[in-house]
Amino acid sequence: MTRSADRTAIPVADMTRDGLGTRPLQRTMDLAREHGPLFVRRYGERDALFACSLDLVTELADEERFAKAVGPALEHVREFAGDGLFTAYNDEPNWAKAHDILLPAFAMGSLRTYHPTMLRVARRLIASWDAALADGRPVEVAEDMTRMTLDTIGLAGFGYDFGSFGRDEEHPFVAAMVRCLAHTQGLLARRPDDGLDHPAQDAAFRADADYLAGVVDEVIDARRASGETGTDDLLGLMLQAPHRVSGETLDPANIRNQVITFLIAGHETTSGALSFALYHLLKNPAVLRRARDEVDALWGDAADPEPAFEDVGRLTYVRQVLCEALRLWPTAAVFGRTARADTELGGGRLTMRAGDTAFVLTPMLHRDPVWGDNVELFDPDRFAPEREAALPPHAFKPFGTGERACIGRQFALHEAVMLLGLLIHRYRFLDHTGYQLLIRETLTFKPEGFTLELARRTERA
Ligand code: MNH
Repeated sequence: MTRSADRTAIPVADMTRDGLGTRPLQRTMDLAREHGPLFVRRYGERDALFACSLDLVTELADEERFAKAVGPALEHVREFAGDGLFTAYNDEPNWAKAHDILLPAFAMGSLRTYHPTMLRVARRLIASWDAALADGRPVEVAEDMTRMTLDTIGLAGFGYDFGSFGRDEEHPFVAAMVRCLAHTQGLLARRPDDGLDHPAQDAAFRADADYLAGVVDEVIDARRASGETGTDDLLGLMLQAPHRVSGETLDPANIRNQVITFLIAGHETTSGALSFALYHLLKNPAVLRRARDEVDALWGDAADPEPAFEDVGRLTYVRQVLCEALRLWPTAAVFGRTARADTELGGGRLTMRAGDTAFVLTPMLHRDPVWGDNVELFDPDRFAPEREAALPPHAFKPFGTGERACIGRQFALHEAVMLLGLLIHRYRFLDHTGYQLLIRETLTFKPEGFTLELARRTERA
């Protein structure tokens, strides 16, 4: 894959014997700590080049020289998300077409229309947490955040109610999605000397992928049955909106892929981000206190605040908390960049040929020395307005880069900041297990086994 002018200058970490394990990205973070920001991770026949320093990422972010890479992981995701926006190739006409058609669903005006739905779903989570509190039960943080974010994208984007809080178990869509993502990760970790046939695993994967497609049909049928054509949410745009130039609408196969893509991309990473933010609030009382002051200044001692759309923009410190959580644990932790033409990286340290790929391991970029001496310290002041403005443009990349960066970023921030604000305003969080952070990987990061006991705040204490 990557040829180097002076190969010996680039460390090679050979993982073939030890394997990649069930936490391959955390493993790779350790490799970066050991070998520095530019290294090759070798696994059998597969070499993956990682480039994680600010300088290297600044080069890779240059859209003239590099473009999004659909690497091996995303190739596997294509098996269930096809040419949906996230996994489409840059030159696949359906990417630009869908991007143009769907962009209006993420404009400020659209966000405003999702706000009441986001609030309604936030209140479902709060009702469920109030019930747990009343019964003296702890809550499962990542599981409930996933309920919240899945119901939100379902209702706001598609007018479809997953009703996740009415279920003891996760929605089967989530279960199937997690297995598909885990399968993808498993494919990447299959040992090179391992035989090629895994018929049972592959059949189970097909069954899950078919199930996901079935949910899509249900979502689309529900819209058709409702007679509510002309709705301008995501699904409405997918089903009806003509492209501004060609006048074409999305084709049925692509619509399916987009629905799966948005149902997954629209909830999985936001859920993890919220879970990490709560974890850090739990462990950093001084930060929690400042966040409380902010929400209290906005909502006083209202028993059930009624956040206006504009209120969410006023929660600037809560937003800093979320950004700092995404700095340490960017939940979509890798993105790939492909060279558009032969080029040199790192001032001649490495020659890349057209089509060669380098992967940015975002959590290591976010620990570059540009972040100071104490990069592991959770410090939301890093994102105080004047300091954030002074950051180099490519130091913080939780949403990827360039024209293929996250389309749902503002959606995620609005949803997450509002929910965090409401939770901070309402509850005290009790670390009843002395939780030690353990991160589960299913292509994305989430805290594993993280539970909280809750108490209501009284007297704004
Ligand atoms: Mn999202 C692309 C992270 C929330 C829909 N998203 C990306 C990329 C990253 C990312 C990183 C770029 C990947 C790459 O270069 O290969 N996304 C996040 C994070 C959150 C998030 C960390 C929450 C926090 N994303 C959301 C939400 C939605 C969404 C919410 C939808 C409502 N994301 C997408 C889509 C893409 C994407 C769609 C692909 C965009 C494109 O390639 O055109």
